[in-house]
Amino acid sequence: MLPPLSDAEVAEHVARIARDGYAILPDAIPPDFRQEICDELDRLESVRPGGDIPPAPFTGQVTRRWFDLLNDGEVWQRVAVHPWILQILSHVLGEGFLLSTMGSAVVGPGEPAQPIHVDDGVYAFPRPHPNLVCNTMWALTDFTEETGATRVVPGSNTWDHDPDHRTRYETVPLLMPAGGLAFVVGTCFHGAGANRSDRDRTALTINYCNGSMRQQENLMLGISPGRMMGFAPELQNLLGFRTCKGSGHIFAQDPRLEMQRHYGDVAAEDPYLARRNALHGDRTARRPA
Ligand SMILES: O=C(O)CCC(=O)C(=O)O
Repeated sequence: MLPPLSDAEVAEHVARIARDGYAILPDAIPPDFRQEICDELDRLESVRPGGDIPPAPFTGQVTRRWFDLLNDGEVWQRVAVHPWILQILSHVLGEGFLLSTMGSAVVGPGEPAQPIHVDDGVYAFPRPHPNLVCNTMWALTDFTEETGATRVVPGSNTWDHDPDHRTRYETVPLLMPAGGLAFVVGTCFHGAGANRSDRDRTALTINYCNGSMRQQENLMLGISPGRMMGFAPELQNLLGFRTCKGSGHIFAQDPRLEMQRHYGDVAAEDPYLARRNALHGDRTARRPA
């Protein structure tokens, strides 16, 4: 169990994110938690080999990305509510922020560097604008130059334009030993580094958004209501079981009230999940294990 960050630690990281576009929190993933996540990634490799999306230039040729994770092992429910992340993001994204998408980024040996991009590009709002997105990179193995640590362009979060794919940017790697966690705000230019090592660079990308934005992954449709009703209230809040500045209501009330009436008695078990892994080959044109 992690002790909460002090107000001074939170303020320091929030200030760094505002100034540089990123900040690193070392020792944020206790070793037993990290092991649980790695075991779960091994399980995912056995049931949905190669990740949930086919190889592609932007997302990687030998990078394994699994999604829809809240329909997988219980450990993902704890990943989403990491207490230090929630402490810091309430200042970066404001009250009522949401979980936007959860994925793995297991970058295999030989993968070239990912194109430099911004994560709030999904909204295409002109800059400058308030913080809409903040990604958290979870280092489950060491992030080094050689293994392909995420590369960022410091201070690019303050620029008035999005990245241009014809420009070569001066980047720095987010160096951190396994167990570290890095925040990258949605306006900061960044991309995965090239993996020149002979081993995987294993990471998670757990991405949150301002509560007025649409979530990048359709979490509210992808997870059955009965299953969501069994999640901890803190996680339900991050999925949208709360209003933000008047958005997200049901009957102009906190949506939890009606969700409880509507789905309170629905079985937590979702029968579809038994078929879900069997459809992996159809989704990705890869053969199931
Ligand atoms: O894997 C990384 O280091 C960065 C991932 C990323 O930026 C992305 O997938 O959009």
